[in-house]
Amino acid sequence: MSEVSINDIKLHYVSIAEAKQLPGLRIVLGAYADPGMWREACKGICYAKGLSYTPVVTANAGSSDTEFGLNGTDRELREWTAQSSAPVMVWNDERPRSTWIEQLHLAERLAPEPSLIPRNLEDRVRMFGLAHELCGENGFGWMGRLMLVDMGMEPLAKDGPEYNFWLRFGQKYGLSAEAIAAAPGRMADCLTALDAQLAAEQARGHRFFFGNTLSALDIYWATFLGLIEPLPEEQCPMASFFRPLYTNTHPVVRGALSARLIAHREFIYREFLELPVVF
Ligand SMILES: N[C@@H](CCC(=O)N[C@@H](CS)C(=O)NCC(=O)O)C(=O)O
Repeated sequence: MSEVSINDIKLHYVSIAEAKQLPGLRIVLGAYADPGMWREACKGICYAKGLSYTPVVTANAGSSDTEFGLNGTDRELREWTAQSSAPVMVWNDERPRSTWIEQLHLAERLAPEPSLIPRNLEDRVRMFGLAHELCGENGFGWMGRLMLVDMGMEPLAKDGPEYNFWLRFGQKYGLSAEAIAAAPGRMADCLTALDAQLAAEQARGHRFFFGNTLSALDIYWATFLGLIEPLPEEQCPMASFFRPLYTNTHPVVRGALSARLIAHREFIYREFLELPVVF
């Protein structure tokens, strides 16, 4: 495949100023050809529910603010959503939802079927616990992102503009030598717990993390695995620059990634998510 740039996008995005004038569901995604896990998870939840929305960019194309993606200087995004990360879901004039858990609850309300939250309390408690380990602060995605930032910075000369971009981005999410040292173990713990959950269900003849019904955790797993092992190029035409960064080769992380968990992603994408991934 040919070189893909971060700006090779296909979805039809509107600006924040335009989005503010529109009713219904708008999702600030950023308009970058990289499979940011929280963005892909949010898109996947909507896709599985058949929930349509207007994709929104974070800053004007060509602005220096957007050269390496979101970088904390997005004034319009801060003004609209009181924070500077993506995705953000905005439904009519309700408060913006900028975390995965609020986004899931909003999506459930707007499109109750198929429900992605288990009805049984024990399963629900377990699903949100595992989803938090995967998507929440200091979880798998969070720590994996710190490792990605560390990898991105490694070959760069200190204090150059790219180095400083990664540094600022990483510091926003707690980058430190201690966090980098802890990251592989925390990620491996999460993988081990997910694998045990899936193995237990499969032993009972079930196909999903919870019984025989798709849940949000299946979608979170399918999309967050892309942080350490991207989908093949034909399924995920991501920016070429990012592919090596989204490939985590740390032996502790790899050692905890089972064939069962990889096969589960394939199953979930094949049956429930959009392929190829569209940015
Ligand atoms: N806020 C989300 C996580 C989303 C998130 O952290 N997005 C990152 C992408 S990796 C982002 O947009 N960062 C932009 C920035 O920090 O400038 C949540 O907690 O569920």
